[in-house]
Amino acid sequence: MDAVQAANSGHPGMPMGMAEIAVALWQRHLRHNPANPAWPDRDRFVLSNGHGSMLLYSLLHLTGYDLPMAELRNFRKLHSKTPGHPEYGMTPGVETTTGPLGQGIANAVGMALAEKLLAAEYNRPGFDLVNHFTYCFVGDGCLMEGISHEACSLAGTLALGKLIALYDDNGISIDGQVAGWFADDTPKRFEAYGWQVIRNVDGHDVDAVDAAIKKAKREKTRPTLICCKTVIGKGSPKRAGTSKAHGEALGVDEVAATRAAIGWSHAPFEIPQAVYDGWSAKANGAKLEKKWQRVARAYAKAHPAEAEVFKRRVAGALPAGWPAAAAALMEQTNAKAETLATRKASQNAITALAPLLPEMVGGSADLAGSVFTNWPGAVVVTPGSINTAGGNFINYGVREFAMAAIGNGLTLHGAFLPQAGTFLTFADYSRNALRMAALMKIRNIFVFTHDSIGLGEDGPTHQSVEHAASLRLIPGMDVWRPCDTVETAAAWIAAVERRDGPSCLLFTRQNVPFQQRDAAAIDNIRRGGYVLSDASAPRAVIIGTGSELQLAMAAKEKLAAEGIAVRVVSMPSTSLFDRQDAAYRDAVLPRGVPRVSVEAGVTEGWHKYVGLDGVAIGLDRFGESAPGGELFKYFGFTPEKVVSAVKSVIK
Ligand SMILES: Cc1ncc(C[n+]2csc(CCOP(=O)(O)OP(=O)(O)O)c2C)c(N)n1
Ligand SMILES: [Mg+2]
Repeated sequence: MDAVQAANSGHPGMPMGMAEIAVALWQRHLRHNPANPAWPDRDRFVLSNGHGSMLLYSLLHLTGYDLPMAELRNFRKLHSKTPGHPEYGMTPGVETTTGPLGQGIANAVGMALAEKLLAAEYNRPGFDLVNHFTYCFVGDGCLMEGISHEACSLAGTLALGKLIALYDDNGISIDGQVAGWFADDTPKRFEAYGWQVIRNVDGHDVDAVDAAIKKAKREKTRPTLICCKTVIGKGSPKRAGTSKAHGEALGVDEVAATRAAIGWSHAPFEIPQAVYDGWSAKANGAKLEKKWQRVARAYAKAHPAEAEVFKRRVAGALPAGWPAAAAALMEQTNAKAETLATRKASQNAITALAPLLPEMVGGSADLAGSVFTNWPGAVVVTPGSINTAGGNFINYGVREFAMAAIGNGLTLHGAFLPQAGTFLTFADYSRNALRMAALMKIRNIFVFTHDSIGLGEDGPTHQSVEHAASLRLIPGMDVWRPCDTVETAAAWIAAVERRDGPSCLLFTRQNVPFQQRDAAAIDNIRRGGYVLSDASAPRAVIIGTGSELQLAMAAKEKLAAEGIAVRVVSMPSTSLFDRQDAAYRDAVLPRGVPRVSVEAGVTEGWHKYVGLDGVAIGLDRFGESAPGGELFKYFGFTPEKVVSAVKSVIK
């Protein structure tokens, strides 16, 4: 309450209401080492109700993480390590960014899934190399959010027995008492998912919560929800139990009254040494990790090959053979010169790369046979085999949002490279998890197929028009829309190699022709935009992406026949192109040469490249239900249209 008061901003209610739950978990159960927040076998802790960030910061500070009191004093201040909501990468010990309610529990499901898969793959008789719990705090808000249904339903089905969620059942959210808008029987709901539910725990009784956690840990196959009855803002005489406690500072008088009521006489930010001594997890954490290190060393002696791959995966490094494999894929794909749908080219790339990448976990939202994120070596994870055979492909079911957020959890856990697919139009369903991946700067590969009107008969509900443009708006998101098999392979390689952010790979349903390129052009694909086909003294540049690149090429030929020389630039990834230096960008798009772009989607964003005097050919309306080829003609995606646009800009 003091930090929130000092910031005059924040959420005191949840930290005060979940304090005893935190005492039970963090003092009696959580296995972690404050000196090494990256210890691979630590228990994971996710604060899904991220507005209670001050609780997490207090716990990290008290148990001995590198988070000094000065940072707590600076809560919510610019460049502090204590931002308003927990942010991954900013604060040691914060396992994921939370705040968008419901996503934390989905991340936790991903972490618990990661633990299961890794344990199945690496543990050997006598060696529990991977053996940890994933704990998650959730509030009413998280459980109201639809994503909690998606994620928890799957967690129950997949029998993630080492996932333990503690529910802050305080009956309050921002608008008041939740009874008016959240009257589900939550225990029954989670039992229906196949969870163990521990009901009616007094969340202010440390021993009761402790006993519930013990019971949860004994359960081997079902995830556990511990329903803790709590009072929001407990301790505050006037605010306790009210929505007023949720999201505003208590005020100087109420802070004083709370101090008196709970008998805490110390000044703000003053913690007696005895309290620090009682809370410190440093000695025990060091002991726990040391013990694990001994296991890891013995494991490395007994199973050196496995140990080496495990170490590499945990470090997030690519295998030694990667550069050669990537080069071979590019070479072979180019040599084959196939006309293919890029979704199929994508599967070919996955098939070539996956054997090298045991960290790859594929998946689809009930569309594996359409999005082709599976490959011959993919092993579907099933409830029956998760503890033994493990696997590397998740049938997420029709749960796009959870799929993306669970993938984030897999990455955050470490040792995994998630990739999963659905139709591009349903990217919207998962959107905030894509944004969180970008915000956290974590690798996650989102495969989106059926990327335009080209999908045809399913019609406008399924035809993306604004999606490529809107995904490009997410800072740090690399969006790829390859035009053929070779660009598809390059996109996959870039997405796998990218360590500091997610990638969206947009693929066609329909066939696209192979494009001939020289070695320099092939090498330049990774720059996001490059000269695919040049002419001497070009009078215009045509920029194309994906399935429309072929229109640019056809137009170039027609124009050449009329004596008009143009250059074709392929721009599979605008963000990659934007990151190139000015000299490269100017070389590809020379100043003073007029430009035309062509993409079967909204024109938004393209004037950045064609300028105000250029022409952006696109589709600024929804599509129609008809065969894809017909729609391209109907909406003017033809070489003739590109030709006339070029003529209009060179005059
Ligand atoms: C997806 C999303 N929607 C809305 C919000 C804004 N918001 C933050 S906390 C909250 C209410 C949460 O209620 P509860 O989880 O019960 O928290 P409590 O007040 O009990 O701490 C809302 C609506 C958000 N953070 N995320
Ligand atoms: Mg609540």
